[in-house]
Amino acid sequence: MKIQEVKVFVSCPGRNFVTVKVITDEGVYGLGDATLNGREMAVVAYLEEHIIPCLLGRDPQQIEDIWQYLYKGAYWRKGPVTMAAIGGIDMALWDIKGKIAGLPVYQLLGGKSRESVMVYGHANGETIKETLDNLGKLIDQGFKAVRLQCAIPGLEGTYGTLGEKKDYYELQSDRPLPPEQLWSTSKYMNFIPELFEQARQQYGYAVQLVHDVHSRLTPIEAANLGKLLEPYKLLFLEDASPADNQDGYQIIRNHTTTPLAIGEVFNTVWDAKDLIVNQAIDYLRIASTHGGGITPLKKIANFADMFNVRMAPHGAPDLSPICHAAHAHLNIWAPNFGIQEFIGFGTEKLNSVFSHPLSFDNGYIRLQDKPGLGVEYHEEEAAKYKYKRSYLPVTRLEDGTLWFW
Ligand code: EZ4
Ligand code: CO
Repeated sequence: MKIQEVKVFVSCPGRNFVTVKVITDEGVYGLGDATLNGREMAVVAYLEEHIIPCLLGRDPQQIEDIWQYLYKGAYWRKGPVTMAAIGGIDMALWDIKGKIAGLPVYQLLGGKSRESVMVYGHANGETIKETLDNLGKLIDQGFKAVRLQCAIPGLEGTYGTLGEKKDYYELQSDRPLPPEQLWSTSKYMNFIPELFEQARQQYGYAVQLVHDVHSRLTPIEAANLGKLLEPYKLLFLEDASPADNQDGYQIIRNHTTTPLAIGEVFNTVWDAKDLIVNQAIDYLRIASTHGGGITPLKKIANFADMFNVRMAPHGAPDLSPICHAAHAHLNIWAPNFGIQEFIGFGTEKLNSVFSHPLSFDNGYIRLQDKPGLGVEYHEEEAAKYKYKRSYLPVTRLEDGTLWFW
């Protein structure tokens, strides 16, 4: 069997997605997600100009060798553009292998460790009341875990809230230049414990709660927040601080028992090696797309398991349904699976482009048994939705200093 052709599609059914299709000389094909939010076309160029010519004629069944060839063989290892491009190809190769074997990908990974995948949803709001009303709606839908984000009084357009357009920023696709938002650490720190205080008063402790700091605190500030939130028993605090310096997490860890999660911007195990070995985190959020595919994710999961770190893959809607399906297969298999972020199956438009094998059932995702990843990509539908340049927002402090968004 040989790789005959590799196609790269960019479609915007609500937001931009980069989809890879690896086609073999025997008619079997595989699909992968190579979407990098706000930098989509860089990945397309990397694939078309630098990867695809090297793949033609190779045996698609040699997944490990192809992965090593694209990673080590490029000399320029790592980085989000490179790893998203490799991730798209790698997923497509696992899809092909599953189709050849007539087995779902989780069977190729080692089989099921569980029957379904526990998820957490998102409750956002402009006020505590609105956020908690949305929490109540998710509990009614069966969610066992929910992430709470709320606008900070005195700041406009805070991360995780609805902004002026009143819809979730992830689903917007018309920001041809990056919008700017303001941040104040002190306003945030003085407000956020009250959100969780009221959540626990109103809904008790049966529902698991999560909060995403989106990397806006220094380690000692994050340590303080972790301490303030301890009474509310979070499942985890996400991206409490950037971990470009992995040692910084020791500061947070030394001060608080609030569990910590990080990793949605990680690209390789090297971004997390010290965090894992030092047991400085509890959940690793690296995504299959941005971490170079299923091949490295399996290794990272096994490595993390040795240090009591559980997998909680990024599940934002800027990952395509192909990545969400890849995560479902990994999550069903991984002995150290923790929880999956999940904010719904998207719009009719999105579902006209991708069909997937996932369904939501009372707080869990179920995965239908289909060979490979189980996703279909409808090329004619996809072609209706042209790429639109769109950026994530940028954050500044109130004095104008550029900050982490
Ligand atoms: O900001 O996916 O946990 N989820 C997140 C996301 C990220 C975006 C970045 O592209 O923090 O909403
Ligand atoms: Co996040």
